Amino acid sequence: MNIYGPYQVTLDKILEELLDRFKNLNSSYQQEHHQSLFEHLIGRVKSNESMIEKCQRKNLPVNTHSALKVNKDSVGLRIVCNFIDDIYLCIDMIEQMPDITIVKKKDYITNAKPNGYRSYHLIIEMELPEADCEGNLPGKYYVEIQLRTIAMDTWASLEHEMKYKHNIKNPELIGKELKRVADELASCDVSMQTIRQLIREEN
Ligand code: 0O2
Repeated sequence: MNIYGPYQVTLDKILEELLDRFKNLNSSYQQEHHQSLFEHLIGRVKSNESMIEKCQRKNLPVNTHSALKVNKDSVGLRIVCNFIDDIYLCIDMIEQMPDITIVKKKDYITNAKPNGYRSYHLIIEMELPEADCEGNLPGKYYVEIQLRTIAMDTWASLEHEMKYKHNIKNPELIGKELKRVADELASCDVSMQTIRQLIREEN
């Protein structure tokens, strides 16, 4: 079964539209400020298998309503910035987009998770007002946007990969070490931000 039913095409279209929008935003910002708003951007529609597995894990009925309305990350974007300040600048810009409503914010940068995970998560709602001949269906759609620095992204990718290695012999030590590295990287992010500020003040 495809848990997204007839909405798969629309989810793909929403992802494509948002990726284009953020790439254009970065280009305009680069032209105006001679530096990037973000370093890179990735996006995905959660795979059918992962969404089914997530519904089962959360004891939700495995259906399109759970996939699109209860879970709000069927479409996901990750914006990876060079500096912490740029994350908050991106969030300001998203808040100003007229066709987007932010329905949830989670600031795991100010309040890191106990394991050291840092990132800013937004759940946004976007409305597609009309059906079209390509099979896109009107309605309100949720998208999760994760914003993080390169350092936070490196850590999260490695930690995610290691989580799935089930033969870790000393999980407590590994967890403690991962937390230590996350805190060191967070400290580097603050230092890099300070260096950029110092350079700006020189000019
Ligand atoms: P995937 O495969 O990345 O999509 P939710 O589970 O979304 O209904 P929750 O738990 O409140 O609700 O979501 P939260 O805290 O906003 O986290 C959602 C996503 O953030 C996760 O998605 C991960 O991508 C990422 N994330 C959260 N915590 C961690 C962490 O400790 N380490 C890493 N590496 N990533 C994290 P999914 O659906 O779990 O997975």
